[in-house]
Amino acid sequence: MSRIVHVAAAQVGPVERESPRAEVLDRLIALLTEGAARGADVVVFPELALTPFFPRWFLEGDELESFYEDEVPGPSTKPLFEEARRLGVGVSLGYAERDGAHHYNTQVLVGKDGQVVAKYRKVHLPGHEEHEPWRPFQHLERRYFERGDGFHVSRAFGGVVGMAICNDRRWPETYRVLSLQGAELILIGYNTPIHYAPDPGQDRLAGFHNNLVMAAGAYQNGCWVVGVAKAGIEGGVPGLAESQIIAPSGEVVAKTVTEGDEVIVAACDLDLCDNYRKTLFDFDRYRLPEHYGLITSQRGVVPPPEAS
Ligand code: CDT
Repeated sequence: MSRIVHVAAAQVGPVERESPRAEVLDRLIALLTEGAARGADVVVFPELALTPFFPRWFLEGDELESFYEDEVPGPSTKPLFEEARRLGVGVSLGYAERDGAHHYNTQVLVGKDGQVVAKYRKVHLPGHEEHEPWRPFQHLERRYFERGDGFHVSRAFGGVVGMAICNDRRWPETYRVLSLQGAELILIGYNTPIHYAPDPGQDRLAGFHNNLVMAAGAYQNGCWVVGVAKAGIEGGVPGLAESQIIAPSGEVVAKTVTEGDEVIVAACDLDLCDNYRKTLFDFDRYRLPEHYGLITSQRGVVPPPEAS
């Protein structure tokens, strides 16, 4: 018997700086409603879905603090989670979290019953710490967020689910650490500016790299990967769309075709994971870290060449 989870990736178009939170929430509820109408068990929203991607601006004080949520589900997100519970659908939502004096880039997973299943705080924080006026726009995640405590999985929707956020998807450890814990479905929200100021030569490859890392992560770990964009031109900055749902084979089974609010849905058979995990990627049989030569968390160092 197959274990099918119907997953909706709810891509969100630009959220402008002046957009009231309630207006954004209405858009998310419309996407949720469409996902539920199309049979979704869980609707996945992007990273920082409630706000613009504010690390692109150098901000301080109250203006900066206005982008964080103290509680999710909480007062400002209640209508979304109430509607999800009424519809009997789970939700994964990215947002900026404030926990007392601490700030995180967070994604929450809520079950069909409205209960929080898990909360993930982003581990790989890209960009820079200080204002760098030479850039056409900032990427101040390293100033605005603290790192989370690692990758964890949860039982949900009849399977084992893990979460990751945006830049995490470029690192093989993300998928491997989750799949070593048994993850069958990895939910990833992202905001990816197409322009990369430190090396603009990469700009033309933004879509290619997006698929490359998620498809490789899915295939090499025998799991489903769901990548969901905050897409389009936001605050004058073009962001990658191309939200996609990827099977354990590495094949894309659904992909968005716009740069705005759009829902894609796929029937994800979690039992397909075993096709890979019990054959080519049978970790217990073939993945023997003690044979790799370097298994510590340290990097190997090649000795410098002999001085001639
Ligand atoms: N949000 C996020 O993590 N974006 C990064 C941009 C990298 S460039 C600083 C990403 O990996 O897509």
